[in-house]
Amino acid sequence: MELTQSNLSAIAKKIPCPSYDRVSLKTGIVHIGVGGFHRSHQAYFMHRLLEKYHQLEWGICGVGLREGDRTISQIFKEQDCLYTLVTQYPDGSEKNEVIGSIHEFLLAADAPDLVIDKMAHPDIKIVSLTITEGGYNFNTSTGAFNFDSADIQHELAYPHEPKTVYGYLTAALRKRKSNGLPPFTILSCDNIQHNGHIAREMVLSFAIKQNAELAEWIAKEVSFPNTMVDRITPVTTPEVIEYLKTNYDLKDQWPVVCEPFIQWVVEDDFCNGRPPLEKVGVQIVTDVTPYETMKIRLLNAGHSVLGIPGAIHGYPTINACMMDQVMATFMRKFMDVEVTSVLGAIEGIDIEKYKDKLEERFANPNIKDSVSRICSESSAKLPKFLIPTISENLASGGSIKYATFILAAWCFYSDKGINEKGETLEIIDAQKEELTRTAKNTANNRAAFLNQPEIFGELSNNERFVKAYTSAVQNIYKEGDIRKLMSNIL
Ligand code: CS2
Repeated sequence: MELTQSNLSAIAKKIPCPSYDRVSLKTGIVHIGVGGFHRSHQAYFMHRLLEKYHQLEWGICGVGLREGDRTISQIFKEQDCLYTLVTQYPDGSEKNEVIGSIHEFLLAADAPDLVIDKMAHPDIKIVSLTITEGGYNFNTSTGAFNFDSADIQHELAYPHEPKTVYGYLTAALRKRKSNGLPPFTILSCDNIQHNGHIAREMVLSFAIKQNAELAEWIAKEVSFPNTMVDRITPVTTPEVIEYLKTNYDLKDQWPVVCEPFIQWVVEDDFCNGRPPLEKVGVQIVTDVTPYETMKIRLLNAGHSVLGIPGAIHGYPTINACMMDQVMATFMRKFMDVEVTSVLGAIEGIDIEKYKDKLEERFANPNIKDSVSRICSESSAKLPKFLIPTISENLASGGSIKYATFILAAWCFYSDKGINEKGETLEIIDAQKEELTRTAKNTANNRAAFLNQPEIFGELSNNERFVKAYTSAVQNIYKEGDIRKLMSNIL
């Protein structure tokens, strides 16, 4: 049975389906970047809100800005934007649910004006974003907006022909302003510390070049709450599609798999109203900083600390890495020795319990989160997840050996392109060419990989760091057994 609106009552006999009236649903949120994560997280929270409180003004319109979003656009067209969320529990059980909170989808490449009109519609109160860590377009070492890209230059010169998220946000805000409408809240849901502040700075840096008056209005009227988002959401595999077909006779072309854990911490700063998110378990706070720091420095960094050496060794998944005592202990030591000390105490949070829980989540055998997903886009992730921890430890005289080893392993990973089993490693990264090119120079200069100021910033000038890094690189290139080296460091 195809997953469509008209089949829902039949499907509901086997899998819980939306009980709210999707036909009467109005769009209050436009979401840019409808990947698996948005669908397991924000769209799920909104679904719960619709399910329990029938707040029908809070439907979501998904927007895809990339050509790559054509697939989801097509599937959503065929499936009336419905999808199955498969929650995988550590004990092997699962919970399936059809999610209905997204009820429209627009592909910007096909209909740029429709996207602007939708965002400028009076019903829209929030534009939320999951555009990935790299999508914010800032130079990690200087923090400045990067004006180099051709798309940014184009939309600055032709404000009515937006290409990137910045062009669309400003085009829609310009329209709202000239129509005398209040703006929308810009709600960043990406893993960047102070994601709201960063979004604000970037939008304003862009807007000021386009139109000073608009920039001033945005600075005064638009709110950009910081948020912390969390739910491990692996890449959907063909097995999941098959599982729904075989067990439920349900043909869903793109279901989403996730873990049971879910957390969303949001600052209460919405310029045009918000849904009562607290009713469905969202934590509404005045300052999200401690939560986001903790999550990014422990969970996201912990993932990379397992994923990079795991990929080199040839483990396919994060849970496979966790079954390896050496890797699991290395990761925990990194958290205990290098992160916990720089985080300091966080009010209301038991950090030891948080780390224990992370270990349990990473080890969930049914999530099968691929190391390739974790290693993807490391050039955008590590400057946010891992490098600040090294910098802070350098400043305080703390340990840097675990995190530095991971950077050296990343160089090796970028250079070799095969794992210890001789299998090809596919590098998925917007900076792939630069990463491979600099890593390949390691043969002539052990610190060559550090010659990427956008990633490493000031680190490459720090003597203590460079010494630790080059020594780790030397060992990794010589040894050929990443686990052995990790075990030596423990
Ligand atoms: C992961 C995150 O991308 C990554 O490297 O660490 O996607 C992580 O799974 C999520 O942030 C969990 O909330």
